[in-house]
Amino acid sequence: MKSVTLGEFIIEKQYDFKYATGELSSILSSIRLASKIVHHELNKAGLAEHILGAVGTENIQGEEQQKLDLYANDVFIKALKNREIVCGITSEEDDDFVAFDGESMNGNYVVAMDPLDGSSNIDVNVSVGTIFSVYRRISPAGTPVVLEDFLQPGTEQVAGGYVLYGSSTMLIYTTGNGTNGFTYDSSLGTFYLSHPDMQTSKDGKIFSMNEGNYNRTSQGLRNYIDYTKGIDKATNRPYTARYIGSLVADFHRNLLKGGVYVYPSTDESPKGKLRLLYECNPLAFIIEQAGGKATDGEKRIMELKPTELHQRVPFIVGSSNMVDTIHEFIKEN
Ligand code: P6P
Repeated sequence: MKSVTLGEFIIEKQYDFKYATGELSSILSSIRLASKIVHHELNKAGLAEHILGAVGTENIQGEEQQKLDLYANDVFIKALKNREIVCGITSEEDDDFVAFDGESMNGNYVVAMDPLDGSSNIDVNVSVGTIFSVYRRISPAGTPVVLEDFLQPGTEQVAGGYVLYGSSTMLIYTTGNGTNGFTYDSSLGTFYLSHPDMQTSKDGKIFSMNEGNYNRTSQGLRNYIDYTKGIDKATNRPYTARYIGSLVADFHRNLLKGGVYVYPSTDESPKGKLRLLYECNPLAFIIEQAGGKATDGEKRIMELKPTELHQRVPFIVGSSNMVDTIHEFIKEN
Protein backbone atom coordinates (compact mmCIF):
# COMPACT_ATOMS: atom_id res chain seq x y z
CA MET A 1 0.00 0.00 0.00
CA LYS A 2 1.47 3.42 -0.95
CA SER A 3 2.20 5.25 2.27
CA VAL A 4 0.27 8.50 2.35
CA THR A 5 1.93 11.23 4.38
CA LEU A 6 -0.06 13.48 6.69
CA GLY A 7 0.77 16.44 4.48
CA GLU A 8 -0.56 14.69 1.38
CA PHE A 9 -3.68 13.58 3.26
CA ILE A 10 -4.43 17.08 4.56
CA ILE A 11 -4.24 18.54 1.06
CA GLU A 12 -6.18 15.67 -0.50
CA LYS A 13 -8.97 15.91 2.09
CA GLN A 14 -9.15 19.67 2.37
CA TYR A 15 -11.79 19.76 -0.32
CA ASP A 16 -14.09 17.69 1.93
CA PHE A 17 -14.14 20.73 4.15
CA LYS A 18 -16.84 23.33 3.46
CA TYR A 19 -14.45 26.23 3.94
CA ALA A 20 -11.86 24.66 1.64
CA THR A 21 -9.54 27.64 1.45
CA GLY A 22 -6.42 25.83 2.56
CA GLU A 23 -6.44 27.73 5.85
CA LEU A 24 -7.51 24.74 7.93
CA SER A 25 -4.90 22.67 6.12
CA SER A 26 -2.32 25.22 7.17
CA ILE A 27 -3.43 25.04 10.81
CA LEU A 28 -3.18 21.24 10.75
CA SER A 29 0.30 21.57 9.26
CA SER A 30 1.27 23.90 12.11
CA ILE A 31 0.07 21.30 14.61
CA ARG A 32 2.00 18.63 12.73
CA LEU A 33 5.21 20.69 12.95
CA ALA A 34 4.77 21.51 16.65
CA SER A 35 4.09 17.86 17.50
CA LYS A 36 7.37 16.83 15.85
CA ILE A 37 9.27 19.38 17.92
CA VAL A 38 7.61 18.25 21.16
CA HIS A 39 8.22 14.60 20.24
CA HIS A 40 11.96 15.21 19.95
CA GLU A 41 12.14 17.09 23.25
CA LEU A 42 10.10 14.47 25.10
CA ASN A 43 12.22 11.63 23.82
CA LYS A 44 15.31 12.95 25.52
CA ALA A 45 13.50 14.33 28.60
CA GLY A 46 15.23 11.88 30.88
CA LEU A 47 18.63 13.10 29.73
CA ALA A 48 18.03 16.81 29.61
CA GLU A 49 18.31 18.18 33.14
CA HIS A 50 16.62 21.44 32.23
CA ILE A 51 13.54 19.81 30.82
CA LEU A 52 12.28 17.48 33.54
CA GLY A 53 10.34 18.28 36.67
CA ALA A 54 8.18 21.12 37.88
CA VAL A 55 8.80 24.82 37.45
CA GLY A 56 7.39 25.78 40.83
CA THR A 57 4.27 27.44 39.41
CA GLU A 58 0.66 26.28 39.11
CA ASN A 59 -1.80 26.65 36.24
CA ILE A 60 -5.32 27.97 36.72
CA GLN A 61 -6.38 24.48 37.67
CA GLY A 62 -4.02 24.62 40.62
CA GLU A 63 -1.92 21.91 38.98
CA GLU A 64 1.85 22.06 39.30
CA GLN A 65 3.25 23.09 35.89
CA GLN A 66 5.96 20.88 34.50
CA LYS A 67 8.80 22.37 32.49
CA LEU A 68 7.63 20.39 29.48
CA ASP A 69 4.06 21.71 29.89
CA LEU A 70 5.29 25.24 29.36
CA TYR A 71 7.73 24.18 26.66
CA ALA A 72 4.98 22.43 24.68
CA ASN A 73 2.63 25.36 25.22
CA ASP A 74 5.21 27.73 23.80
CA VAL A 75 5.98 25.50 20.81
CA PHE A 76 2.32 25.12 19.81
CA ILE A 77 1.52 28.82 20.30
CA LYS A 78 4.48 29.86 18.13
CA ALA A 79 3.60 27.36 15.40
CA LEU A 80 -0.06 28.43 15.37
CA LYS A 81 0.73 32.16 15.39
CA ASN A 82 3.30 31.84 12.64
CA ARG A 83 0.85 31.24 9.78
CA GLU A 84 -1.32 34.30 10.62
CA ILE A 85 -4.49 32.21 10.17
CA VAL A 86 -5.26 31.71 13.85
CA CYS A 87 -6.32 34.89 15.70
CA GLY A 88 -6.10 33.46 19.22
CA ILE A 89 -5.79 30.39 21.40
CA THR A 90 -6.93 29.17 24.79
CA SER A 91 -4.70 26.72 26.60
CA GLU A 92 -4.81 24.77 29.82
CA GLU A 93 -1.52 26.48 30.68
CA ASP A 94 -2.80 30.06 30.32
CA ASP A 95 -5.34 31.62 32.69
CA ASP A 96 -6.90 33.76 29.95
CA PHE A 97 -7.06 33.33 26.19
CA VAL A 98 -4.10 34.57 24.14
CA ALA A 99 -5.09 37.14 21.49
CA PHE A 100 -2.69 37.31 18.53
CA ASP A 101 -1.99 40.81 17.19
CA GLY A 102 -0.77 42.19 13.87
CA GLU A 103 -1.71 40.29 10.73
CA SER A 104 -2.96 37.37 12.86
CA MET A 105 -5.98 39.50 13.82
CA ASN A 106 -7.22 38.82 10.29
CA GLY A 107 -7.19 35.09 11.05
CA ASN A 108 -10.53 33.29 10.82
CA TYR A 109 -9.80 30.53 13.34
CA VAL A 110 -9.27 29.99 17.06
CA VAL A 111 -7.68 26.97 18.74
CA ALA A 112 -8.31 25.43 22.17
CA MET A 113 -5.59 23.10 23.41
CA ASP A 114 -4.10 21.08 26.20
CA PRO A 115 -0.49 21.20 25.06
CA LEU A 116 0.70 18.32 27.22
CA ASP A 117 -2.02 16.35 28.95
CA GLY A 118 -0.90 13.89 31.61
CA SER A 119 2.40 15.72 31.99
CA SER A 120 2.78 14.66 35.62
CA ASN A 121 3.54 11.22 34.12
CA ILE A 122 6.58 12.42 32.19
CA ASP A 123 9.02 11.85 35.03
CA VAL A 124 7.90 8.22 35.22
CA ASN A 125 8.04 7.73 31.45
CA VAL A 126 4.31 7.21 30.88
CA SER A 127 2.69 8.28 27.59
CA VAL A 128 1.40 11.86 27.40
CA GLY A 129 -0.52 13.78 24.75
CA THR A 130 -1.51 17.04 23.11
CA ILE A 131 -5.24 17.63 22.58
CA PHE A 132 -6.56 20.33 20.21
CA SER A 133 -9.79 21.77 18.91
CA VAL A 134 -10.25 24.27 16.03
CA TYR A 135 -13.21 26.65 15.53
CA ARG A 136 -14.00 29.43 13.08
CA ARG A 137 -14.14 32.74 14.95
CA ILE A 138 -17.52 34.45 15.53
CA SER A 139 -16.16 38.00 15.85
CA PRO A 140 -15.26 39.90 12.66
CA ALA A 141 -11.83 39.33 11.12
CA GLY A 142 -9.45 42.23 11.66
CA THR A 143 -10.63 42.75 15.25
CA PRO A 144 -9.08 41.29 18.39
CA VAL A 145 -10.41 37.84 19.28
CA VAL A 146 -13.03 37.84 22.05
CA LEU A 147 -14.14 35.32 24.69
CA GLU A 148 -17.26 34.31 22.72
CA ASP A 149 -15.01 33.03 19.94
CA PHE A 150 -13.92 30.28 22.34
CA LEU A 151 -17.24 29.57 24.07
CA GLN A 152 -18.78 27.69 21.16
CA PRO A 153 -20.41 24.25 21.54
CA GLY A 154 -18.35 21.29 20.33
CA THR A 155 -20.72 20.82 17.40
CA GLU A 156 -19.10 23.95 15.90
CA GLN A 157 -15.60 22.43 15.82
CA VAL A 158 -14.07 22.40 12.35
CA ALA A 159 -11.28 20.06 13.50
CA GLY A 160 -10.38 18.11 16.61
CA GLY A 161 -7.62 15.71 17.46
CA TYR A 162 -4.74 14.61 19.61
CA VAL A 163 -1.09 13.66 19.46
CA LEU A 164 -0.09 10.64 21.55
CA TYR A 165 3.59 10.58 22.54
CA GLY A 166 3.75 6.88 23.36
CA SER A 167 5.77 3.85 22.27
CA SER A 168 5.28 5.56 18.94
CA THR A 169 4.06 9.09 18.32
CA MET A 170 0.69 9.27 16.58
CA LEU A 171 -1.52 12.11 15.41
CA ILE A 172 -5.25 11.36 15.19
CA TYR A 173 -7.68 13.98 13.89
CA THR A 174 -11.03 14.62 12.28
CA THR A 175 -12.58 17.50 10.31
CA GLY A 176 -15.97 15.83 10.42
CA ASN A 177 -15.31 13.35 7.61
CA GLY A 178 -14.11 10.37 9.62
CA THR A 179 -11.26 9.83 12.06
CA ASN A 180 -7.79 9.05 10.71
CA GLY A 181 -4.55 8.12 12.50
CA PHE A 182 -0.99 8.86 11.46
CA THR A 183 2.21 7.37 12.88
CA TYR A 184 5.44 9.37 13.05
CA ASP A 185 8.58 7.95 11.43
CA SER A 186 11.21 9.96 13.29
CA SER A 187 13.99 8.72 11.01
CA LEU A 188 12.28 10.55 8.13
CA GLY A 189 10.52 13.25 10.19
CA THR A 190 7.24 12.29 8.58
CA PHE A 191 3.78 11.18 9.75
CA TYR A 192 2.30 8.36 7.65
CA LEU A 193 -1.34 7.27 7.44
CA SER A 194 -1.42 4.09 9.53
CA HIS A 195 -5.06 3.96 10.75
CA PRO A 196 -7.42 5.06 7.96
CA ASP A 197 -11.09 5.69 8.80
CA MET A 198 -10.90 4.51 12.42
CA GLN A 199 -14.06 2.90 13.82
CA THR A 200 -14.51 1.93 17.47
CA SER A 201 -16.62 -1.11 18.40
CA LYS A 202 -20.16 -0.61 19.74
CA ASP A 203 -19.26 -2.88 22.65
CA GLY A 204 -16.08 -3.47 24.58
CA LYS A 205 -14.81 -4.94 27.80
CA ILE A 206 -12.30 -2.36 28.95
CA PHE A 207 -13.35 -0.07 31.79
CA SER A 208 -11.13 2.94 32.53
CA MET A 209 -11.73 4.93 35.70
CA ASN A 210 -9.76 5.93 38.78
CA GLU A 211 -11.61 3.61 41.15
CA GLY A 212 -10.02 5.45 44.05
CA ASN A 213 -13.06 7.69 43.53
CA TYR A 214 -15.48 4.80 44.16
CA ASN A 215 -16.66 6.17 47.50
CA ARG A 216 -16.71 9.76 46.24
CA THR A 217 -19.06 9.33 43.31
CA SER A 218 -22.78 8.60 42.79
CA GLN A 219 -24.55 5.41 43.88
CA GLY A 220 -25.54 4.77 40.26
CA LEU A 221 -21.92 4.82 39.15
CA ARG A 222 -20.86 2.69 42.12
CA ASN A 223 -23.48 0.14 40.98
CA TYR A 224 -22.00 0.23 37.47
CA ILE A 225 -18.46 -0.30 38.80
CA ASP A 226 -19.74 -3.33 40.74
CA TYR A 227 -21.48 -4.51 37.55
CA THR A 228 -18.16 -4.43 35.61
CA LYS A 229 -16.76 -6.92 38.14
CA GLY A 230 -19.68 -9.35 37.85
CA ILE A 231 -19.08 -12.81 36.33
CA ASP A 232 -21.35 -13.35 33.36
CA LYS A 233 -20.13 -14.78 30.05
CA ALA A 234 -23.23 -13.58 28.20
CA THR A 235 -22.28 -9.95 28.87
CA ASN A 236 -18.52 -10.46 28.59
CA ARG A 237 -17.97 -9.78 32.30
CA PRO A 238 -15.87 -9.23 34.30
CA TYR A 239 -14.53 -6.36 32.24
CA THR A 240 -10.83 -5.58 32.12
CA ALA A 241 -9.80 -2.65 34.30
CA ARG A 242 -7.26 -0.46 32.53
CA TYR A 243 -6.40 3.03 33.79
CA ILE A 244 -3.12 4.65 32.80
CA GLY A 245 -3.92 8.03 34.36
CA SER A 246 -3.11 9.76 31.08
CA LEU A 247 -6.34 10.63 29.28
CA VAL A 248 -4.99 10.49 25.73
CA ALA A 249 -3.38 7.08 26.31
CA ASP A 250 -6.53 5.61 27.92
CA PHE A 251 -8.74 7.13 25.24
CA HIS A 252 -6.56 5.90 22.37
CA ARG A 253 -6.44 2.31 23.66
CA ASN A 254 -10.21 2.23 24.08
CA LEU A 255 -10.72 3.75 20.62
CA LEU A 256 -8.72 0.90 19.10
CA LYS A 257 -9.91 -1.99 21.31
CA GLY A 258 -13.36 -0.89 22.44
CA GLY A 259 -14.08 0.26 25.97
CA VAL A 260 -15.22 3.19 28.04
CA TYR A 261 -13.38 5.91 29.99
CA VAL A 262 -15.16 7.64 32.87
CA TYR A 263 -14.13 10.70 34.84
CA PRO A 264 -17.29 11.49 36.86
CA SER A 265 -18.18 14.28 39.19
CA THR A 266 -16.77 13.42 42.64
CA ASP A 267 -16.99 14.95 46.11
CA GLU A 268 -13.59 16.52 45.40
CA SER A 269 -14.42 17.61 41.82
CA PRO A 270 -18.22 18.13 41.75
CA LYS A 271 -18.08 19.24 38.10
CA GLY A 272 -15.64 16.52 37.14
CA LYS A 273 -11.93 17.04 36.47
CA LEU A 274 -11.62 17.20 32.69
CA ARG A 275 -12.05 20.43 30.72
CA LEU A 276 -14.80 20.83 28.18
CA LEU A 277 -13.06 23.06 25.64
CA TYR A 278 -9.70 21.38 25.11
CA GLU A 279 -10.08 17.84 26.41
CA CYS A 280 -13.68 16.62 26.20
CA ASN A 281 -14.89 18.34 23.01
CA PRO A 282 -12.02 17.31 20.71
CA LEU A 283 -12.10 13.71 21.98
CA ALA A 284 -15.88 13.68 21.66
CA PHE A 285 -15.53 14.81 18.01
CA ILE A 286 -13.00 12.04 17.37
CA ILE A 287 -15.05 9.29 19.04
CA GLU A 288 -18.33 10.27 17.36
CA GLN A 289 -16.64 10.24 13.96
CA ALA A 290 -15.41 6.74 14.87
CA GLY A 291 -18.93 5.56 15.80
CA GLY A 292 -18.70 6.01 19.58
CA LYS A 293 -20.32 8.34 22.11
CA ALA A 294 -19.28 11.07 24.56
CA THR A 295 -21.58 12.47 27.26
CA ASP A 296 -21.51 14.13 30.65
CA GLY A 297 -23.58 11.26 32.03
CA GLU A 298 -26.75 12.74 30.62
CA LYS A 299 -26.16 15.09 27.68
CA ARG A 300 -24.04 14.82 24.52
CA ILE A 301 -20.74 16.56 25.29
CA MET A 302 -20.63 18.42 21.96
CA GLU A 303 -24.02 20.04 22.59
CA LEU A 304 -22.98 21.63 25.90
CA LYS A 305 -22.75 25.43 25.66
CA PRO A 306 -19.49 26.46 27.39
CA THR A 307 -19.71 29.26 29.94
CA GLU A 308 -16.02 29.61 30.76
CA LEU A 309 -12.64 28.74 29.21
CA HIS A 310 -11.54 26.18 31.80
CA GLN A 311 -14.96 24.73 32.49
CA ARG A 312 -14.89 21.19 33.86
CA VAL A 313 -17.50 18.56 33.02
CA PRO A 314 -18.07 14.90 33.93
CA PHE A 315 -16.85 12.80 30.98
CA ILE A 316 -18.01 9.37 29.76
CA VAL A 317 -16.51 8.42 26.39
CA GLY A 318 -16.10 5.30 24.26
CA SER A 319 -18.11 2.37 22.89
CA SER A 320 -21.70 3.54 22.42
CA ASN A 321 -23.45 0.56 24.05
CA MET A 322 -21.20 0.83 27.11
CA VAL A 323 -21.96 4.56 27.42
CA ASP A 324 -25.70 3.77 27.17
CA THR A 325 -25.44 1.11 29.90
CA ILE A 326 -23.72 3.57 32.25
CA HIS A 327 -26.55 6.05 31.61
CA GLU A 328 -29.07 3.37 32.66
CA PHE A 329 -27.25 2.76 35.94
CA ILE A 330 -26.99 6.50 36.63
CA LYS A 331 -30.73 6.98 35.91
CA GLU A 332 -31.69 4.18 38.31
CA ASN A 333 -30.25 6.16 41.24
P1 P6P B 1 -6.64 11.24 38.40
C1 P6P B 1 -4.02 14.13 33.87
O1 P6P B 1 -3.80 15.07 34.89
C2 P6P B 1 -5.51 14.08 33.62
O2 P6P B 1 -5.98 15.33 33.26
C3 P6P B 1 -5.83 13.05 32.56
O3 P6P B 1 -4.81 12.92 31.63
C4 P6P B 1 -6.01 11.78 33.37
O4 P6P B 1 -6.91 10.86 32.76
C5 P6P B 1 -6.60 12.29 34.68
O5 P6P B 1 -6.16 13.64 34.82
C6 P6P B 1 -6.09 11.50 35.86
O6 P6P B 1 -6.71 12.04 37.02
O7 P6P B 1 -7.52 12.02 39.33
O8 P6P B 1 -7.18 9.85 38.14
O9 P6P B 1 -5.18 11.21 38.79
